Amino acid sequence: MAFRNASVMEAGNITKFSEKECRLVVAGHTGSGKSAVVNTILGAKICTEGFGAGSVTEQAVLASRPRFGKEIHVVDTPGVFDSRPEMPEAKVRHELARAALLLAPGPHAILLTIAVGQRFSDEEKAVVHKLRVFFGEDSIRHTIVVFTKGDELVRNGVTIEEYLKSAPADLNSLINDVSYRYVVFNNKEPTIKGRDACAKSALDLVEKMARHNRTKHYSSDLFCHAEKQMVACDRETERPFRPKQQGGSSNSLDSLSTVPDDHLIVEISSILESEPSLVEETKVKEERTTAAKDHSALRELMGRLVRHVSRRKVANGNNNSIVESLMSSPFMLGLVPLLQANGDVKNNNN
Ligand SMILES: Nc1nc2c(ncn2[C@@H]2O[C@H](COP(=O)(O)OP(=O)(O)OP(=O)(O)O)[C@@H](O)[C@H]2O)c(=O)[nH]1
Ligand SMILES: [Mg+2]
Repeated sequence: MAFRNASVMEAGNITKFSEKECRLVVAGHTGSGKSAVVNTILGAKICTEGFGAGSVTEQAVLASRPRFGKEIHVVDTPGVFDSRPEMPEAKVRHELARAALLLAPGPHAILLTIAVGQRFSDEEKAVVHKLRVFFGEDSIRHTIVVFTKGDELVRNGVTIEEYLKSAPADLNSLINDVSYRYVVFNNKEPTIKGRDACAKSALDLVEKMARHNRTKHYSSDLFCHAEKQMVACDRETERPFRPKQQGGSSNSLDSLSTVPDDHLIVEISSILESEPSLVEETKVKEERTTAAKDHSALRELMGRLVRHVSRRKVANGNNNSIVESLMSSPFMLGLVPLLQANGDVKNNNN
């Protein structure tokens, strides 16, 4: 569990993360195309997309796939940030706590979906406000707006810049707040190439943002708490910290604060007790990361070996026998299946 322990953060501190891993959360208004964005980013139909007025996604879920040389983890959220959520307050809290656990120790980016053509009304403004309350005020520096239904722009012969020019001041002010970090997605793009281009544009922006922020991922007290709880749970001997339920407001999202809400803390504890599979689910993430780290160490080792062999080759008057004997050695032959599993060497049997 070394990796998990190493990634526990104190509030305000950002620790390193594997360059091979990227955690994202997709949030936005019900029906704004959140699940479709998850599918486009992961290049597979993993989350159920819906048609109609009601919410389709009912639970915060984590979906992962290797993409563009990284292990991408995306949390799809139900409409918990709506100003009038269809689900009861207790369920909203439960889903927010689940999202915090799935994203611990914090997301590299928050993707806020806004459907093109949808009026940027008080509803949408409420989503932005609730996101800031839940993730923390500083989260705006880690937010990227994903305009979905980009095909609407094409159909109307309008560019996104022209669309924004005629958009309400509140939408433009949001775009300003996120330092003009936005991308346009057409999740209905018929070609894989087209959908992959959307995914790549978002992931490139995540990297650019991380470079600009000089941080690896976003954190807040809530994520620190979720992470510590998971570590404690993982150690098995320690029981998750269970804070006393305190009085006060019943609405867990009514003040702008990054200090984890007591209601959410209680919820996090109870989820970890009732859903131990959630820890297992995130362990997969950790194991993959560790495997990716081991793999890059292996590649480094191989690089050194090849350089060594090349030098010996020159020293021995370009005699190929050293290379040949090394390449056919049991050591090298043992490496091949490992590299095949990681996609570095083509498997001729496929
Ligand atoms: N034309 C078009 N339709 C899209 C696009 N993205 C999503 N949709 C459609 O919009 C509808 C809603 O998409 P979802 O991904 O289910 O939206 P959601 O935000 O996950 O919805 P909830 O889970 O109910 O909150 C579905 O019918 C999608 O197929 C897009 O880029 N273009
Ligand atoms: Mg959905």
